[in-house]
Amino acid sequence: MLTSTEHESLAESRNGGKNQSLFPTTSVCVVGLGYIGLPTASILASKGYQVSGVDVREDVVETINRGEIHIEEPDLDVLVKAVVANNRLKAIREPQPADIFIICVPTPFTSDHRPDLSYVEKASRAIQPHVKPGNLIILESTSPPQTTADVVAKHAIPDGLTIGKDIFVAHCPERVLPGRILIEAVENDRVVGGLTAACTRKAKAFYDTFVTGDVLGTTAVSAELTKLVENSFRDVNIAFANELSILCDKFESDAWEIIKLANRHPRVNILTPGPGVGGHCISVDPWFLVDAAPELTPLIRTAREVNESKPHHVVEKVVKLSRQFNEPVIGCLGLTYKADVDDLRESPSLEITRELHQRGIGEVLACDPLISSKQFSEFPLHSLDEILRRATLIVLLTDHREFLEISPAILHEKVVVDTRGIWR
Ligand code: SAJ
Repeated sequence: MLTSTEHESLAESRNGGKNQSLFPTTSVCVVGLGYIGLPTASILASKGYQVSGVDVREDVVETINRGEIHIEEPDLDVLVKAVVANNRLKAIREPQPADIFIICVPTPFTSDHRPDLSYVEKASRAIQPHVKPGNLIILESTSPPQTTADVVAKHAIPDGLTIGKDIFVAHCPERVLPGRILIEAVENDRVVGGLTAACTRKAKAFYDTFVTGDVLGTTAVSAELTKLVENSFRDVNIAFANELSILCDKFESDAWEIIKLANRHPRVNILTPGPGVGGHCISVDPWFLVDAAPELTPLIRTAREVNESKPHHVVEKVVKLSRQFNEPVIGCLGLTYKADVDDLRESPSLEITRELHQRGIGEVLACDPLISSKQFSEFPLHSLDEILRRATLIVLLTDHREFLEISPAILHEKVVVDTRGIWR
């Protein structure tokens, strides 16, 4: 069994660094056209690959084949329109034969924080009838350790094909920041981990045709762990900032001032407190490590529990402050999980607004510049102007750039809970 270092040196030596040769007319089948799959398929199509994008949602397939998009990501609409128009990208419902298969499907977790790998298994089984000798199969979905071997290799490879000889399988986790995906998918360093050294080489050669960052070879399980470790590191550090903010509430101190002062230390870099941790990555990935080794991950688990408890802390703070009004009108600004993206998944801002509605402590008004009443009907949405006019208590939950411009004179007349520290 080769070590990660041997994998990496083999991948580098045989491949000789960046493979910026002519973009091949290789065909690629991308399974899953969400926040990662559609940008990935579009970038590959723009680099000269013939790309088929697979999605089970008929409306998504139809939208893309019209040259339009179903998600919010800067510049993606222009790119999809162009590659669909020049027939380099076509959306389909079922996989078809290709030289390279990339699986970009969701890997959520269940209510008891167990990984749900059913989408990965379903995608692996769906491509299996089309897999031929010489194909490269890549899992990009963030997954628990051993998923590439135990799920993809198990269900995607036809009988009789030998991994590393007839067929090549690797894991290459994405690490793009929503809102910068088209930039970071190309410029960020990537980790590629094969089930054998030959798989690592094959995957690295592919990513080297369009990634301008370094493509670093390792084993599949190391690539799976690297991704989970990146996001767990961030979650632990956000939990520290959130615990600090709760501590500062007790001592009626300004957490953001203390962080600013502490970060002047040359080796201290405390992150920013918020209302909790949302998104389908940071709030999910650490649980994959906890599930894989619960007895070995007390810190990662505790950080998750701190971040998951932050929304309740915010709700209790608002409830307590609302008692000063006979008829409180609470204005919640922001529903998405972070600034300037339209993603509601695991959003603490939505969770807090929902809980305030349920507590029935007064009228709750809510707005988010990126969420419209057409796409969201759980509770009524209001205009920012109406909220600033009517609310007696303002709760800043998502720091969209539009909220940065609210006049301090208006806020001065209100009771304000600024969970992001943007109005200090
Ligand atoms: N947050 C804070 N305080 C901070 C930073 C973030 O409260 O100082 C909150 C955000 O408001 C948000 C949540 O944490 O609710 C996650 O935000 P994020 O920007 O850290 O995470 P994502 O999910 O948008 O992107 C992360 C990135 N991973 C890392 O930064 C290590 C990105 O590079 C990954 O590719 C992405 O997860 C992913 O897809 O895994």
